[in-house]
Amino acid sequence: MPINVNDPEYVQAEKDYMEASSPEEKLIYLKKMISHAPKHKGGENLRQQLTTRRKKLELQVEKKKKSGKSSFKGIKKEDMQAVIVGRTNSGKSSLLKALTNASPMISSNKFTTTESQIGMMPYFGTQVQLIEVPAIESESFDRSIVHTTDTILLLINKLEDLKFIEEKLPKTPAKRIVVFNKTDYLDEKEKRKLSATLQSKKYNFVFVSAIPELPKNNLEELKNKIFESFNIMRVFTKEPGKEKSKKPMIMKPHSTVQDVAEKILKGYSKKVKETKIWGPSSKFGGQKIGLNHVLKDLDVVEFKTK
Ligand SMILES: Nc1nc2c(ncn2[C@@H]2O[C@H](COP(=O)(O)OP(=O)(O)O)[C@@H](O)[C@H]2O)c(=O)[nH]1
Ligand SMILES: [Mg+2]
Repeated sequence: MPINVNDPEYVQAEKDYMEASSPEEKLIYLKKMISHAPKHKGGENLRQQLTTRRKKLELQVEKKKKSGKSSFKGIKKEDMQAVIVGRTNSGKSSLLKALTNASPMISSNKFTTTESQIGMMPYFGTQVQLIEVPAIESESFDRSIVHTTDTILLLINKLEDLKFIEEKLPKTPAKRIVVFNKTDYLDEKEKRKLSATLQSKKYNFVFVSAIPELPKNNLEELKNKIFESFNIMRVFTKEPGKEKSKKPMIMKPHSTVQDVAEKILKGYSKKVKETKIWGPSSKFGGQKIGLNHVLKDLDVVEFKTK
């Protein structure tokens, strides 16, 4: 007889488990299920089933690792991606959870996260892909994602962590933001001192608490900083007589109307008969412009096709 488990953490973990697409991901949620399974005698069967499943999954993951097919080689990079890098227990999983829809395991145990975790962070109609990679000092640390990402969040709890991380990071053109976490443990005087030091070294930094319930967690400021780091612009599109699109398109700065049309559909710009524009790059709302017109952040473009 299957028993009913009411623990919300268990229910969520089971749901995540069902939706997980790789054995690595499944294993993460299965472990969470096990830790929230009923401890009483009635749950014995269930616990046993879960443990058997865990052993199978662990074998699968082992095999996959040996064959070199690591699970997250296949992370599809979105338009805007940032990677959280830090030492174990610095609050990487907490930060991912606070900023995105992901529900990674959070624990004061060391090295709980052994696979990269992905979450999506909503930001004014756009989505930023945020990835937690396993602790930088662990074997599971994934350099390949760090290599190709747009922005690296250096998550630290004390100044010494910064040097430690920097020494291990590959040289890449990615923007870097120093995220000083657990600042709820610091008093104002300590913060002022740290702030002065980081400023003198010209770091782009922010003090946060990765626990949204805490006052002065500064998470909104961090979101802004992440978004600003991407060097992109948002462009809304519309059809004649209709409202503008809810979600903006993410474009490189100085993109033209033609770039937008081609991103919608290859060859689309050939079909465009007339373009109108509203917003920062327009002289007036509804101005007619050509395909070479250079756009600005938050412009609205209307395409009339043949
Ligand atoms: N007080 C406080 N505790 C935090 C903060 N961020 C994380 N923690 C705690 O630090 C521990 C490690 O967090 P976790 O997110 O699992 O760290 P990770 O190993 O870097 O992924 C957990 O017990 C968290 O609750 C914070 O801003 N303030
Ligand atoms: Mg973690």
